[in-house]
Amino acid sequence: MLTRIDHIGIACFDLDRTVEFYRATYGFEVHHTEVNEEQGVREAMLRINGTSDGGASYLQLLEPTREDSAVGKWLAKNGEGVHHIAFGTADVDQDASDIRGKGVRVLYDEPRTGSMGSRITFLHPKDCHGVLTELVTARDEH
Ligand code: CMX
Ligand code: CO
Repeated sequence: MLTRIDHIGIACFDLDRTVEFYRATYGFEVHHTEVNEEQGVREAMLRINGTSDGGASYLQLLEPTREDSAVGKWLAKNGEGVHHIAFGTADVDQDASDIRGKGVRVLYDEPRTGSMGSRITFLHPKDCHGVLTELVTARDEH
């Protein structure tokens, strides 16, 4: 069951400058940074709030590490902006399987590693009315 907005993924050209914008404008601080080479991103997670299911909601700021990555290609075509939305669930395997059964393309056969040791998968944007949609189980949930 999807129980929260885990994060909103925002593509940017310069992670440090974008982090500084969110700090100076809203007061949001960096909770975590990492490089995920499989996804081709350098990222910063800004924690916005805790949620009643024990998870949290974040902004995920994403800078590509290579031009041929998902975020690199998207930035070249669209410029900066909202790249994807991620729903949180205690059981990404079950939710991905259920959603696949409804005819929506799930991009990975098995969930992969996402931010902060989470397990993630994606739904194809063309099957989701134009929204690239991620499903996340946080590390403490699996
Ligand atoms: N949101 C909405 N539509 C998108 C999109 C996005 N983020 N990315 C691509 N599309 C659309 C394109 O506009 C294009 O549409 P048209 O054919 O109408 O022009 C179509 O999808 C195909 O796009 P493409 O540029 O040819 O790109 P690919 O098919 O190679 O890749 C996708 C698209 C979704 C399969 C790829 O981006 C992907 O695998 N995404 C999942 C992984 C990811 O995004 N990782 C980065 C984030 C990591 C994290 O959150 O931790
Ligand atoms: Co994400």
